[in-house]
Amino acid sequence: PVTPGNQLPTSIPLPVLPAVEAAKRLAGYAAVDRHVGLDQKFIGIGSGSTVPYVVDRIVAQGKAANRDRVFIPTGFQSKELIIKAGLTLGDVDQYPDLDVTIDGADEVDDELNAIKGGGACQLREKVLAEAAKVWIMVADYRKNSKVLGTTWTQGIPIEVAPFAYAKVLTNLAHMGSPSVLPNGKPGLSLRMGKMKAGPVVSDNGNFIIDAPFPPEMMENALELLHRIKMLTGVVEVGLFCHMAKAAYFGNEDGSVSIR
Ligand code: ABF
Repeated sequence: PVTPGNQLPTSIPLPVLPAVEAAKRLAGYAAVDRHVGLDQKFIGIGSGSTVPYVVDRIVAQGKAANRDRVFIPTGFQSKELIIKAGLTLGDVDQYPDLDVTIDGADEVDDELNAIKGGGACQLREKVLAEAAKVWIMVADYRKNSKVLGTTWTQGIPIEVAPFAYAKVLTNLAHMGSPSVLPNGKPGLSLRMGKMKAGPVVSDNGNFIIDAPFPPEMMENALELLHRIKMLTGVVEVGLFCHMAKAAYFGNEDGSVSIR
């Protein structure tokens, strides 16, 4: 269903979008309205298809509001987004302390634990999440979940040093990550690029492993995160536990759920 006007608090008429896109826009706009004000000068911008709505809403605050702000990206895509929007680009080297970072997510549970890294940006995303006084997630209703791994079934994205990938795969298998999912789809695997010509390479020159785990292990996300992080060769794990101040989910009916 499509809600005419998408029930957004705006004086400008907005294009009506398909339900999922409208939900992303709702989440992105609501998060900016609540968490990006005059006091927020150093702002982290995350990755994915929801974040462009965050940038739209920030731009709509006007040139005066954005004159003294600096925007720090989590990857190539968000860097392009910031530049194209005419906002001031910064680097976390220069600005290691941010006021707020807003980012997407692949799945978020009841306790605000999240799977992230479907776009292979989880290392930089986690750095900018930690760098921010306030870290906020924005997503459409499909990402709102009780237990991680319910809707995002392809596994936890894990960034690994290329030299170590085969050993990390073996160790993850020993930990209980299955090579085939109960539905017959592939499980634990090195993420390959389009055409399967070679592995996906992150913005940091590393490989990505996707490691699913059974629900009883996903339920204790923090323990799983610590165990995976201890494997030699793992650079960062796409499990974000107890980091967010809030998550905004756009819903199909035009409402926003805030957790
Ligand atoms: C990033 O973009 C990721 O960590 C996550 O993989 C993805 C979410 O994308 P979308 O907003 O397109 O659902 O934030």
